[in-house]
Amino acid sequence: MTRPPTPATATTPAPEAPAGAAAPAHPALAAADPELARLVAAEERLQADTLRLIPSENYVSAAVLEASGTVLQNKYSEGYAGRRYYEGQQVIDQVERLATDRARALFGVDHANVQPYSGSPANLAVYLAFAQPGDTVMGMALPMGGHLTHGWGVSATGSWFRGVQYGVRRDTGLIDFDEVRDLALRERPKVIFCGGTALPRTIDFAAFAGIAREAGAVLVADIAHIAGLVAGGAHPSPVPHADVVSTTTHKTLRGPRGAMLMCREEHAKAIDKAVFPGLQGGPHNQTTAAIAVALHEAAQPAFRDYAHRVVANARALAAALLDRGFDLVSGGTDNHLVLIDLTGRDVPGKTAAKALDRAGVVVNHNTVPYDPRRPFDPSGIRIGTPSLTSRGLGTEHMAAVADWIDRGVAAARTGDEDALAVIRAEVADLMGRHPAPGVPA
Ligand code: DSN
Repeated sequence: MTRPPTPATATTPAPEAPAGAAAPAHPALAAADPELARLVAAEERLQADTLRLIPSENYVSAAVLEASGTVLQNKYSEGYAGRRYYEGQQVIDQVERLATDRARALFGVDHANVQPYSGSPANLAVYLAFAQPGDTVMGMALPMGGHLTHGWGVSATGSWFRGVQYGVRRDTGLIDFDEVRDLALRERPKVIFCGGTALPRTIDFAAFAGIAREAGAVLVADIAHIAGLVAGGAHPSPVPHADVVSTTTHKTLRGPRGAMLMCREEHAKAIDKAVFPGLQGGPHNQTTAAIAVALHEAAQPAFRDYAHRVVANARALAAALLDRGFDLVSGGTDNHLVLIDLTGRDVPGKTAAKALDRAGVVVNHNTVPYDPRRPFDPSGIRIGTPSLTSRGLGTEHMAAVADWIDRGVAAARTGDEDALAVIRAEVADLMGRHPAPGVPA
């Protein structure tokens, strides 16, 4: 295999804020800390001008952004609504109740806890609620598409607990439920996680629930990636099947960076106790408020339409990539995510991802199942459609997106920086016609 040339510039420089721009978008920040204000403006330009294909990212609405920057962040509120360790909770209690009520209504769950700081602490709270250090826990292996916190060795969840891991079949790229069942019945884990970070296919929650029942394990559905699709009816819900549902709030759900744990009433006390005082101190109330706003938005008919468009776009993008000869893990997608195996293209995933970044197409390098390369320099790139759908791109644009990826990967292999610059201009032109929500024009 020929090694592609290493590009001279590893990363794209952040754009300067436009000179002589009118009133700053954040006047207090610009006055108090111009240096930081310039960086925020540069990030705003970067998010506006580039095609963001990282499947775990999105654009929040201006309303979510406003809620997360409010004075609610000035308040300590350890405990839960009506049972706090600080006074002055007249408003905060209402904010948290609004968020939990909206989560319960949207996902149809008995109980919701909106306090976990993010997905990893949320999952850690689940272990704290249902397992003791040294117990066996089970999840999908990270290189197969799972998550670090599903018992992978380098995570605390894989060193404090005994993690056993399932994967996908080499020939299909799909989960082999016979293998999962055999493993669960042999190892008898206390907790089984399903879900992950690089799974392009529908998760069969009912199949996992049957196995967890047989093995006597608590089933946790980690729907961080697909929460918005579940809320919008574009992916089956885990709620009838899983004991606990864990999710971040900032991916397809389009909320702030945060997380939620949802469960049946019988597990409510254990989950709440694990989050606080088990693992965390005071909740981030400004985030709770922004989660409430995002849940309100996700309950609107327009969000159902958004969720279905995310999937339609991903399917169209996968089809356009297959037309161009790309090898996709599992042969396509059912959700928001496409995992491209670049082995046949003779270019490593990281080299391709960095070249695409210089072309204004933002992806991440990713392992593919049975990857012959190392995790820090793997064979794949992972892409998804939540962000581009949020800025109004539709199936009619997916051929152009696939074409940019195709040309960008070819340019990565040959080191053709001019070709990358041409793509960057084409991307900026299309992005200019589709403003990003929440990003100042
Ligand atoms: N970091 C997230 C992702 O990109 O999928 C998972 O936690």
